[in-house]
Formats: sequence, C-alpha cells, structure tokens
Amino acid sequence: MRIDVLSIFPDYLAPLELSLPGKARAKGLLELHVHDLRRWTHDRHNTTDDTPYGGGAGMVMKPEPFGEAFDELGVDAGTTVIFTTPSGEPFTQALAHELSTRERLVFACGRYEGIDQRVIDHARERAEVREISLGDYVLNGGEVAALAITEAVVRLIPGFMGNPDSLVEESHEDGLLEYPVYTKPKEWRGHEVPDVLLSGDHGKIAAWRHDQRVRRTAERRPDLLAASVVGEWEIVRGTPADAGELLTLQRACWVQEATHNDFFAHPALHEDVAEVLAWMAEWETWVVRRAGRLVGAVRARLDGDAWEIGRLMVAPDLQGSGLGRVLLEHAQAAAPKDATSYVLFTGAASFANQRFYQRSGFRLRPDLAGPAYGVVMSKPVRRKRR
Ligand code: JD8
Repeated sequence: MRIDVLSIFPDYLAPLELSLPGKARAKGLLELHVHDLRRWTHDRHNTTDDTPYGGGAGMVMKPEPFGEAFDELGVDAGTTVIFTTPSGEPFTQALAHELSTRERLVFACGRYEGIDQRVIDHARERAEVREISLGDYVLNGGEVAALAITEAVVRLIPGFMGNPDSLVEESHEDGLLEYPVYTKPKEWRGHEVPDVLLSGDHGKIAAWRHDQRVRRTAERRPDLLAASVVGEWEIVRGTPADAGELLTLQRACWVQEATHNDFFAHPALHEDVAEVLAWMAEWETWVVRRAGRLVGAVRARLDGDAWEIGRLMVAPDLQGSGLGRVLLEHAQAAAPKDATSYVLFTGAASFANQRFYQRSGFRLRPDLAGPAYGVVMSKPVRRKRR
C-alpha cells in the first residue's frame, strides 16, 4: 500500500515514523510519503489560505495547491483520496478494514475553516473519495485524524501483524469490547489476578474472557451489544424445497433494485420456479431462515478463476441488520482454493449497495464488461499466509 499525506503541518505526521508503520515499511508492505502542501504554492508567502466567499470568520484553504499536488502525485481512479473532516462518515473498524484493501491512499488534511469544496468535487472526478470523521468532537485540523486512520488501517494490511490472530478478539472486530488483561506480579498493591487466569484451564479462561467482554460491552457500549446479535443467523445450503420462497424473496428485493436503476428487465423479476430450480442446479446456494421464514440468500459459482457471487438478498424488513454482510462473508469463505478473485454485479445506480460492497473490500471495475443494468465489482482473494 502507498500512502501520501498533504498538510501545511507535515511534522504533525512525524509519529508515523515511530510506531507501527515503521515496521510495515521495513516489510515492504507500506510506502509512506508526507508532503508539505506549500510545495505547490508559487507566491513569496507560500499562501495556502484566503478569505471565505460569502463572508464569515476565519480563512479557507485555497484549491490550487491541492489540485497541483494531486496532479504531481498522479491521483487517479486507482487512488482513494481521504478528506478528514468533522462532517465526514464516522471512522470505524469496518471502514479501517475496507481501506486496508486499497492499493493507494492520499490524505488531504485541512486547517482553518476547512478546504475549498471544489477540491473535493474535483477529486471525485478523478478518484474514489471518502470524507471521514474521527469522532463527534472538533479538532483544529485534519492531521490527527489522518494519523489515527493510518495506524488503524496499516495494522490490518495482511502480513503486517506478526500474529494476525491477535486481531481477532480486539474491540470493534466482532462487536464486543476486549476482556481485561493481567501480567506479573500475581499480587500488586493489594490487587490480585483473577484465579481463573492462574488455573491453566483454557476452556474456563476462554469462557471467563468472553463473559467479561459481554459484561463490559453491556455496561459501557450497549449500542454495540444490540448490533452484535448478528451471530444468531444460521446459514444453510439451499435446497429445491426453497425455490418458491427464493423466487418470492428475489422479486421483493429486485423491485427495489429496478426502481433505483429504472430497469425492470432483470431476470430476478421474471423468473418462475422452474427457472429458479434451474439456476440452483448451476450455482451453490445458501439460505437463512428466521422463525421459519426465508429471510436471506446468496449464490456463488466459479467462472474461470473468479468466484462469482450473486443474488445476495435480505428481506426488506431486515435490511441494515448485518445479515447481508454475514451472507457476503459466508459466500467469500466458500470460495474454492483456485479462485483468485471475487466478482459480483450490482446496479449502476445502486449506490447504497456499492458502498456496502466497498465496505467489504470490493472495488468498482469500470474496466470489466458487465450486465446492461449494472456495474462490476471485484476483490482479490487474500489467502492467510501459512
Ligand atoms: C479537518 C479544519 C478545523 C473544523 C472550524 C475548527 C476530523 N473528528 C474531527 N473533528 N475535527 C476534525 C477536523 C477539523 C478541521 C479540519 C478535520 C480542517 N478543521 C475546523 C470546522 C469548524 N474549525 C475531525 N476528521
């Protein structure tokens, strides 16, 4: 991964030399460049700001230095430009995972009252753009956020963490906060280590730790606990007996798609049961039921060395519950050894779907031919290093 940072206070990013990314660079996993934005100014005072159109307090960052920096750095469709801003989408671990799949990130750090809006609009014409907020509080500039996001993303680059398993039980990875940790001495200033941790009984220790995670989450972050019931979905193989309900669910889901894309000729809207049975014979199909109702499904098949994922559907009343992500992860996990990429199609105007797939690491592939109504998205298959 290559990361470039544009800032009028480049020394703010100096800590990146110290912590994690230092090792990633040594491992050749990360190329990091911090640039002083004033390099792309041409007046005696290296001016990067001016008064706001429409009046008001403070100053606004000028567009020209950013434009010239993007030109020189070769910002293009393969780049993700990140504007850190208090008005951005919340930065989360899920977003960190998504950004860790990118080949190239360029951070545009603002100061003063912010950056001229045309810089963001221009960047969208040439690259993927994400406006991201570190949290609901006000900082004086975007550098701190760029620092935090870089650390959170780089440590997720496959091959970076010495022991990738150490990522698994971290807070925000699976919706639960982490358990309390202890080390020597056994007793310290009247405080003792819980006996279970000295028991050597790994089953009991694992149960205690999980219990601690649930307790902490319930006390400190009940909002997370509500979201983490996802684990309750049971995904099973689809059978011909499911065909009728699959037909019903796909019609319900593709009515939304057709409306978004003004395209009503999609096969999912016109197939009959026999045609559903026919494609179930060609595709691996998984379904999810809740209280007996078929509420979700996905299919996949190998097309050359691409694992093609399709007909990902979630009952409209359960959309946003996390079931879609679980089904997509299940379909990916089912990919055969010789698959080198995942590929799927979605509506050209189905922007929520596109963002959903992007959050799971898929990228738009305008270079690949797709169906009339849609766009192609793909993601490389990353195999855990043995
Ligand atoms: C970028 C200028 C300061 C913000 C007038 C104070 C992120 N979570 C976050 N909080 N604040 C920022 C952030 C603040 C920034 C800039 C990010 C550029 N400022 C401005 C608007 C009000 N001043 C942030 N990520």
